[in-house]
Amino acid sequence: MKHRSILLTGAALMGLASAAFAQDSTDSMTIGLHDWSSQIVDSRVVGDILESIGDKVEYVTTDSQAVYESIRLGDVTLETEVWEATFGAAFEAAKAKGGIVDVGTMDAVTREEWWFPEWDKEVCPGLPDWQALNACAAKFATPETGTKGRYLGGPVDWQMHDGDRIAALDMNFTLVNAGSASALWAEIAAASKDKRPIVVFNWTPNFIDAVYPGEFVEFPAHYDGCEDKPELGVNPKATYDCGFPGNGYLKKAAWDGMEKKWPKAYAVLQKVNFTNAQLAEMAKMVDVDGMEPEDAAKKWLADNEAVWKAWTN
Ligand code: TMO
Repeated sequence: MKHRSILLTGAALMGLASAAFAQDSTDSMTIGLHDWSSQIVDSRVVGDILESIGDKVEYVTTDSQAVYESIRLGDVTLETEVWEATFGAAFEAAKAKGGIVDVGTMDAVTREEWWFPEWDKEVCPGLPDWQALNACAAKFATPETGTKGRYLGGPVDWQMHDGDRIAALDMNFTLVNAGSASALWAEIAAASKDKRPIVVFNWTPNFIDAVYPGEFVEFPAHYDGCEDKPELGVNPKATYDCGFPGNGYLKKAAWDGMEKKWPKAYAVLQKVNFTNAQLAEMAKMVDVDGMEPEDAAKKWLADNEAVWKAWTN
């Protein structure tokens, strides 16, 4: 064996050494946390996995749109949940500037949209069609919205453009933004007591389906140019005259220096892949069972060892 290694040239030895023994930097990686539960839990899951291979991780709570600029600049190392409907544009814009890479699409298929609980159909049988919803707007009126229906949208930092959509489709609704995701769940829980009609922002994968049956409102289908070509779509004078894309992607993103600085961690991140059921379960542990995200992540890792250990090989 000794003789063999002597036959290797210096250059070949160095090549072998860097391929086999490339080490991750001892600097901490930074993972951005946002304001919905699956993202906070799976970020902790990924962080714990990276610590299990000997890396250092820290967390920073960041704006879910601005994070793509932070990643591009290397201030945040990675993002576990790039949702197509809400964050696809910010991600693509950052990618075009350079500094951020697409680390792959997960199995999870996503949708983010106006949503109603099944009991709404008693007062508005034409649902889930958006024109039927609009014709029923008065049923969703509150003192806050007068004669218009109340639509409870997500927190403003998700930048959903619901106000633009309401205007483009000339809807009899007023947008009210929830202060947090939990305000959305509190609204559904309160309305469920007397089957009060509500329409709120929701998304899948999420825990909600398991607790409150409901459906997404069907708007005019999303099309290329809905956000920037007013002449297209049902309203030739307005952008945002469409619903969010259905069957949206869920991607991972990273600073483009990550692969070089933390090669092992990057190889793990490439393999990280969650399903709809796994993400719904993570959200449920926090939003229904009341667990802290850190504890939910530890439980998920304990319950799914075979899944994540395969990502570290
Ligand atoms: C922004 N979100 C993924 C919760 O829809």
